[in-house]
Amino acid sequence: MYDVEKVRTEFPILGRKVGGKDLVYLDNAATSQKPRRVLEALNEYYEEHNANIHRGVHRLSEEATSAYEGSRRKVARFLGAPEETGLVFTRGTTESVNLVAHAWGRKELREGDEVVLTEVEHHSNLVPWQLAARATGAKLRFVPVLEDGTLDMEEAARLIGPRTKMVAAVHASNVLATINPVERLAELAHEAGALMLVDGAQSAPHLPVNVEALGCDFFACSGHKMLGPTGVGVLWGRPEVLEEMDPFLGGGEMIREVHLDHSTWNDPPHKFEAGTMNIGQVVGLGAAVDYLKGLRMENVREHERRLGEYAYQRLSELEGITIHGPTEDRTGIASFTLPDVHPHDLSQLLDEEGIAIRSGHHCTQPLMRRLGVVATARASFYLYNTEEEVDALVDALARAREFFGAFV
Ligand code: C6P
Repeated sequence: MYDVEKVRTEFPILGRKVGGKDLVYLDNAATSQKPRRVLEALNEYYEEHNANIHRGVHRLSEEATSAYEGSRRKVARFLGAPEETGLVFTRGTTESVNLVAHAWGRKELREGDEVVLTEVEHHSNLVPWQLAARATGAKLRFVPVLEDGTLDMEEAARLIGPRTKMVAAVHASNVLATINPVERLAELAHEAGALMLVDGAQSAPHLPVNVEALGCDFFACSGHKMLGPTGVGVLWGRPEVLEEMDPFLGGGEMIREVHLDHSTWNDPPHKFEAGTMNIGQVVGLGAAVDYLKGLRMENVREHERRLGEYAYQRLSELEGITIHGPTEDRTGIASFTLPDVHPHDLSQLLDEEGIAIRSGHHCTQPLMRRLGVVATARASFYLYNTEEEVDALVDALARAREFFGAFV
C-alpha cells in the first residue's frame, strides 16, 4: 500500500510555509523536490569522499570514483539498460539532446535527409535539431498532434520513410499529459533504417521505463525532475551507436592519446564526459534512483494516475475551463486555461495562497500556437502530492475567478 503521508515526511521542504500558508507544491514538471536521503548523500559525499574521479590513485579519489561509477550502474539499471557503457552523464535532457544532435547529427546528416519530430516537442528536442538541420542541409518534418492531444500515428507512418535518418519524440508531454507511443515510433524508425531518440524528461520520473522495451537508440532525462540534484542528467545510447559517434566536447578524460596535431578517443561513455563532471550531483542522482526503486515505479505511476484523474475531474467543475490534452490515460499534469483570466495572474494569486503552479508557454511555443493559446496555467503532480492539495488548488482557482470576476 502506497503511503503518501509517510512519503511526505521524507521531503523536508514540504513542511515549509509560504506567506503563512502551507506550501502546496504543484510545479513538479519544472523541477521536483528532494528527499532527505538525497540531501544526505550530497552532504556525505562532500564531507567524506570529495575528490576528482578517474585521476588520482589516492583513497579519496578511489572512493569518489567508486561512488560515481556506482551511480552509473544504478541509473542504467533503473532505465532497464542492458549495460552501463551506454549511460552517459550530462547536465540534463537539454544537453543530452544537444549531444546527439551535434555529435551524431553533424556526422551522419546530409542534404536531403530528414529528421522526424512531433508538434508536441519541448524546445529542448526541437532547437538542437534546427541547428543540426541548418548545419547539414537536412530537413525537419513533424508528426501532427490531433485535437485530443494524441499524435496522428497514421501521418507518422506516412512521414517516416527512406529519407528519415532520425525520429526524435517526447515520451510524456510536459503540457498535454499524454504518453506517446514511442515504441511504435521506434518500430517505424527502424523499418525505415533510422534511429530513434526518446525525450524522457517527463517519463523517467513518473513511469516505469525500460529502454530495451521502448526499442529506442537514445533516451534522455534530467536528474532534477526525478528527485535528484540540478546539474545532472542522462543520455543513454546504444553502445554500438555511441561507438561510431564523434565526441561532443573535447578536453580531459574523453581522450585516449593526445598529440600536438591530433587525438584519439576514450571508449563510451567516457568519450562523452569531458572535463570534471558534476560528481556530487551524480552521486545524489544515484541516491534518488535508490529512493524511487524503493517506492517502486509502478506504485508511483498508479498514485499519480489516480491523482491526475481526480484533478481532471475536480478542475472540470470550474465553468468554462479548458483542460488541454485527452480525457483519459493521462499523466499527473493538468494544463488549463480559464476564460477572462490570464494564466500569469492566476499563478500570482495562487502563490499568495502558498500554491505553486507554473504559467507560460512551458518551452513549447509551437504547441501553444497549435492549441490556439499564448500560455496556459499548469499544475503538475508528483509522488508526494495528495487529493487535499488538488482540492486546495481548485478552491483557490474558484476564489481567484471570483476576484477577477469583480473586474469584468
Ligand atoms: N521542462 C517544464 O516546466 P532540462 O531543462 O534540460 O532539465 O529539461 C528540458 C526538458 C526537455 N523535455 C521536456 C519534455 C521537458 O519537460 C523539459 C523541461 C520544464 O516543463 C522546464 S521548461
